[in-house]
Amino acid sequence: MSLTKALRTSAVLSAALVVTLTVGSCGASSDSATTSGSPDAGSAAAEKNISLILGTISDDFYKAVECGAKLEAEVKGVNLDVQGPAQFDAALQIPIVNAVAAKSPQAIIIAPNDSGALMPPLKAAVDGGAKLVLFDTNLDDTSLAAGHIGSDYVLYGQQGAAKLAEIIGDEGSVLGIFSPPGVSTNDLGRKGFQDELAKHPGIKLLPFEFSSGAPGKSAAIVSAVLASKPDLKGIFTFNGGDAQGVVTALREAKAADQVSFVSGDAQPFQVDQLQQGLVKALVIQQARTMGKTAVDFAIRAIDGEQVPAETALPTLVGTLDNLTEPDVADNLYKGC
Ligand code: T6T
Repeated sequence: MSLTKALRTSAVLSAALVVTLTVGSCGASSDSATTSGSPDAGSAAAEKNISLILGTISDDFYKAVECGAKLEAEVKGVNLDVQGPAQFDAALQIPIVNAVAAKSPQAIIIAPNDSGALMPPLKAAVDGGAKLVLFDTNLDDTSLAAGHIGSDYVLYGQQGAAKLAEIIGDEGSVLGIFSPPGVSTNDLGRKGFQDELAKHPGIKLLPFEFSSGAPGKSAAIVSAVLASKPDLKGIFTFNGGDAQGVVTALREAKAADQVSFVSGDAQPFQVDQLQQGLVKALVIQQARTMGKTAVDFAIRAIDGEQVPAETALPTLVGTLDNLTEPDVADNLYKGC
């Protein structure tokens, strides 16, 4: 079954560039940029239209999730439409949800940018008949969804804290940078991070700082903290999107030798940082598996089958020492 990709750039929604990639199963390849693949006649699977809404299109974590989803959609012969906001921002994601719901997909798979703000538009989509599968971030009211799949975010935060404590010799001040409250993955990760550091009495956890990968934000945070806490020894960012700014600020303050950095995620630029010694460890998610499984859950939900309410995929710690081991190498964030 040929995989037909039709890349259609939809109208720009406010500041959000929505790029719609429609992956369809089709009998004949179609190179039209405005139609999805025409499903084989009579194929029940091919009549399934599923919309995947990423947390943002500008982050390789979601590109890896998208890859897993696309490959599974091809194997299962369902139509997959992929969208996402230019930045991780509920105000940009909500118009996309409304536009997707207007096309009445049988299922929507989404990483909601805010656990509360996305409730009304997603409830409207579900009331309109769409099945809902949540991935990565979650909603305050999970009853809307057939199920949720993500990482074990508490473990994610614990692993980041434990690795950072090990690297800095279990003493000194450390800073944690997470998304603001309301991003469920980070809320759980922050708890895991804090609880783990509570087991390390020699480490002083500074007040959390908040960023969701917006350009320049994490650099400004680190520069300000370094100015007020010159004895800073370690930094952890939950979101890979914030890692570039941390490295930039440490370089500008000539503090890269003094401050050890551990980050969540494994975007290509983060792997480069690891190989250059700019970051000492990465907490890696099984992004492709998350995308594949989310498509399977959406198909089961459409078919009226049960879907696990919660699936938490374990995260793993990548360092220069294990970067080529299959478990780590296979989970570095790559699109397809
Ligand atoms: O860490 C991922 C994701 O799990 C989190 O919910 C939001 O940030 C990322 O997309 C990375 O930027």
